[in-house]
Amino acid sequence: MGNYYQPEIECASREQIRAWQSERLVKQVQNVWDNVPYYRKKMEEKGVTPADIQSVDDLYKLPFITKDDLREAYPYGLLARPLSDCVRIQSTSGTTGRRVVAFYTQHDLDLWEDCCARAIMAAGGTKDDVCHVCYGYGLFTGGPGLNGGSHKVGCLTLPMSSGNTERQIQFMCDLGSTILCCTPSYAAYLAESIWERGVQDQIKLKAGIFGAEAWTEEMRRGIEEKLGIKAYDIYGLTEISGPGVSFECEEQTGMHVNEDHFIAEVINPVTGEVLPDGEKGELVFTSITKEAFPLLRYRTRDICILSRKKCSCGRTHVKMTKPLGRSDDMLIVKGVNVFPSQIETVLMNKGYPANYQIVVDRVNNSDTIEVLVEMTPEMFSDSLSEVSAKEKELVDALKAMLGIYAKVKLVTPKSITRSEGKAVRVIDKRNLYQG
Ligand code: DLL
Repeated sequence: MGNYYQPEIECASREQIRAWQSERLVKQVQNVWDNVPYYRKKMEEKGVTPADIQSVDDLYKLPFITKDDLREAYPYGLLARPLSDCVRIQSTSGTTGRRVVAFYTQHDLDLWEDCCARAIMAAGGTKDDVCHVCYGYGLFTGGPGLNGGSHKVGCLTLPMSSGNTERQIQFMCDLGSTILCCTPSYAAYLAESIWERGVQDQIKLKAGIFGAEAWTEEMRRGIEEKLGIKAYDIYGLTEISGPGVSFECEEQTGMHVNEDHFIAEVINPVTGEVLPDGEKGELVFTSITKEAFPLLRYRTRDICILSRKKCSCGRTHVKMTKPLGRSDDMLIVKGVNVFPSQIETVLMNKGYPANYQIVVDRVNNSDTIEVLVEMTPEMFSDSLSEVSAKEKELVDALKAMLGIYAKVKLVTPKSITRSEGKAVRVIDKRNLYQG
C-alpha cells in the first residue's frame, strides 16, 4: 500500500521526461533487437539498427507494429523474455479474428498496477476508500488492472466482476462502496437500476473510473447526476498493458499518458507521418519499460489528439483526448465517415438514454443505416403520431450531424440488450455479404 501520486514523476519537467524516455527507448530497442527475431527482421527490412536510435527524436525511424503483426507472431513470436520469466497472460476483448495475447513478468504487472493506482489517486482515491470493481475479471484486463491498482492504493477492494446487478447494488449499499470501476455503459445501467429500486440515498459513491469503450460528455453528465459522483475516464489496451495507460485528473479535460512508461505519438493513419500536437490522428504507443511484451510504435487504431498545454492539476504528462473513434471501426456509410459517438451525442442532446443500436446494411447496392433508440419510460405512453414526430426530429438532427439520412426507430424501454462489459453498439450486416 502506498502513495501512488508521484509528483516527482507525474509533474516532472518536459526536459526530464524526454531524458527518461530517450534513455529507456535506447535500451528497449537494443533489447528487442537482441531478443525478438521478429522485431529484428522488421527493423532490418526498414534498414534500421539500434545505432540509429539515440533519443526520442529518432523514434520515427522505427517500423510500426500492427494488430496483424501480433496475429502473425501469435502466440509467442513477440516475447522478449523466456516464458519461464512470465507470470501472467491477458487477452483482448475482441470478438472477431484471432485473439491477441499479452505476457507479463512480475515487473510488468507491478508497473501496470502502479499506473492503475495513479489513476485511482487522480480520482481522489485513498486507503480509506471502498473500491468496487465490476469490470470483468479473467482474460480481460479491466478487472485485474483496477483490482491491482486498488490494492496498491490500499483501498478496501471489492472484486465484484461484471454481472448480477442485483448483488452489485446490494453490496454497494451494504458495504458503502465509494469508488466505482466499470464500463460507462454498465455505470449508466447501474445508475438506472439504482433509481428504479429507489435506493439512491443509500449509495455512498463519490467517484467513478470508467473506460474500455467510447462514451460522450453527455453520458458523463448523465452518470454524474444520477449517481452524485465525479466520473473519470481511463484508457488502455491489452497490447500496451491494460487500463491505466492514461487517465483523467480532476480537470476532466483529457487523459494524462503515463509517459515514464509509454511514449505516445499521433500519426496520419494513411501516410504514417507523425503529426504535431493538436492534430487529430491515430494514436501510437511505444512501451519503454515493459519486459515480456514490449511493443514499439504500436498502432492502436484509436483516433485522438495530444495536448501538452499546462494542466491545472500540475501533472506535466501529455494529455490525450478520449478516443474520437477508431480508424478501423469507423463506419463508412454511403461514402461518409460515421462515428457511433456522433450518433450518441445527438441522442443524448435530445434527452434519450444511452441505449441504442446502429444497424448498417446494404439494400440494392446502397448502404442503409438505422438507429434503434429506446424511448424513455415517459415517452412510452405517447400516441403513435407523437412517436413518429419524435422519430422525425431525430432523423433531422442526425442528418445535420452526419450529413446523411439515417432511419430512426424508437423501441420500447429495455428492449435493447444491456451489456455488462463493453456495449455492442454497431451491427454491420454488410460484413455478412463479403466472401
Ligand atoms: O479495454 C482496457 C481497459 C479496461 C481500459 C478497463 C479501460 C478500462 P482492450 O480490451 O484491449 O483493453 O481494448 C482496448 O478499447 O484500443 C480503445 O479502442 C478502447 N478503449 C479503452 N479505453 C477507452 C476509453 C481495454 N476510455 C480498446 N474510451 C482501445 C474509449 C476506450 N475507448
